Amino acid sequence: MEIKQSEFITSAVSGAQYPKDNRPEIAFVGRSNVGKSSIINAITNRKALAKVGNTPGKTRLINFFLINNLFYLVDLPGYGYAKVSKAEKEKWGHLMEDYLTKRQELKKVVLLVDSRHKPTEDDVLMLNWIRHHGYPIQVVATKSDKLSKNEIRKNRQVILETLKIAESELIFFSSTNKVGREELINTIFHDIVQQEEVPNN
Ligand SMILES: Nc1nc2c(ncn2[C@@H]2O[C@H](COP(=O)(O)OP(=O)(O)OP(=O)(O)O)[C@@H](O)[C@H]2O)c(=O)[nH]1
Ligand SMILES: [Mg+2]
Repeated sequence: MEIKQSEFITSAVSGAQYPKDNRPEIAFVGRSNVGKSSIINAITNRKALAKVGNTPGKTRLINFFLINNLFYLVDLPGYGYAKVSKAEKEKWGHLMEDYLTKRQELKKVVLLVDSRHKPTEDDVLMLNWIRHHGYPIQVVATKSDKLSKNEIRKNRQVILETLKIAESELIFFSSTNKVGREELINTIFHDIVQQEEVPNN
């Protein structure tokens, strides 16, 4: 699939602010700083469509990006950032729960994990949540540019075993050198695009 068009539509803190046009949505979840906003920029070939930060906790709202006028990519705030207050964590919890558990338009939840490390307990919980809610399993190991081929091979096994997922459910990706971008796009958007591109009359 070719990304012909990408546009920031809106930021939301509650359901009333989500887009109302019923287009399907694909959301990216994962730890703070894992590269959720960066992957949206890499996929769309835009440098600063989504805001990227050196410090964790850069994305605080739910951000909707319209792709090819067909579907939305959704950038969510990350979890596991130690330096936030209890009140802030609670706010995050409500924001995420509202979106993830009630959103009809949400068709896929892509889990991002850091390719350099064993997935955290929060990552395992998130994956189990995705599985429990019947979403297709898709995991992306980010920042693969920081690893040698040998390290990628080793870490692939650790990630597969820790998350208990199949080889076909895991892609290594780098937003920096964009190795694997085509594969990533084709895998993530495959079913959504098939549904949407078939004329319905
Ligand atoms: N080397 C390398 N750095 C990356 C990659 N992806 C993201 N980064 C860097 O990691 C940092 C965090 O990236 P973001 O995309 O803002 O991470 P995020 O998951 O959106 O973080 P929050 O919004 O805080 O939840 C930034 O400094 C990025 O430049 C990658 O593939 N390779
Ligand atoms: Mg972000």
